Amino acid sequence: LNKKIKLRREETLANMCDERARMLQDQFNVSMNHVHALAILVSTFHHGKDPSAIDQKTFGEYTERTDFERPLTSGVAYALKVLHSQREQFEKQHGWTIKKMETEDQTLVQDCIPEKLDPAPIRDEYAPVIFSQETVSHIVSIDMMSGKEDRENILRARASGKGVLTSPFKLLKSNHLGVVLTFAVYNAELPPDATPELRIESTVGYLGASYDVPSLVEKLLHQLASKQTIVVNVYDTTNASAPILMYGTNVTDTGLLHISNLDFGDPLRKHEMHCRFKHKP
Ligand code: WA2
Repeated sequence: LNKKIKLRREETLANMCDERARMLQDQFNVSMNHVHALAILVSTFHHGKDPSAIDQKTFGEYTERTDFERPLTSGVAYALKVLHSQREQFEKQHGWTIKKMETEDQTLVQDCIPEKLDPAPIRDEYAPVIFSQETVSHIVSIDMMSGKEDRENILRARASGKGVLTSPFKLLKSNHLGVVLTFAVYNAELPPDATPELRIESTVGYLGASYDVPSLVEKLLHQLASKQTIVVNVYDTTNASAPILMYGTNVTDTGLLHISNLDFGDPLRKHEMHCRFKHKP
């Protein structure tokens, strides 16, 4: 009988964990598709029209009104690919200088005090944010290639043509770990088998969404009346020997554990949901 009860308990935990993992994965997938559609919107109405049919006001209104389509995101933004030879003309046209994300004093960057941000040092190319949803307006004018995680994402997104995810890192103006999803925008419709070289050359910009993981997973789990039953943790397990805790508090509990796999659509990243019962039997 004891064995039977134990088995039942394991099964219950597995079912609850799998259900939550599937919900999180599905919501992420839904929002990823809408971020992809936004990249196509910018391609069609900003780069595909002369004059452009999108400005900051249009982008801000449209992304705010369609926010419900992108569960778990805290905001979307569009960064333009600017070569060094185009920088002066670009800055003159926009009336501001391209800013650098990292400064000597990291606290200033975290707070995103615009006057405190330094101009971006000379580089071959930049990715300044030109349009943003109101919720992430603090990243406008910042060169996204000057941040390690954002830069890696931009390079991988444009060479692959796929939506790509960063490792968890501390987002600007947020006290939590988050991830950024990036889609490249191209100046022409490319065949699915286009080479990375052709893709890089055809790139005109980068549409990105930020995910404040702790607050958004919390919101999702809150919808299920399970918080008093199980404890949930979400990890980035890309580096299997050094998992990064993205949601939940560190656990020392060695009781019954169930691990559900999470697929966020980027084959380079691995994620897992770990579930435990709150109370011992
Ligand atoms: N968005 C919001 N907060 C951030 C951030 C970011 N990146 N990086 C650090 N904190 C415009 O991939 C292009 C968004 C980057 C897209």
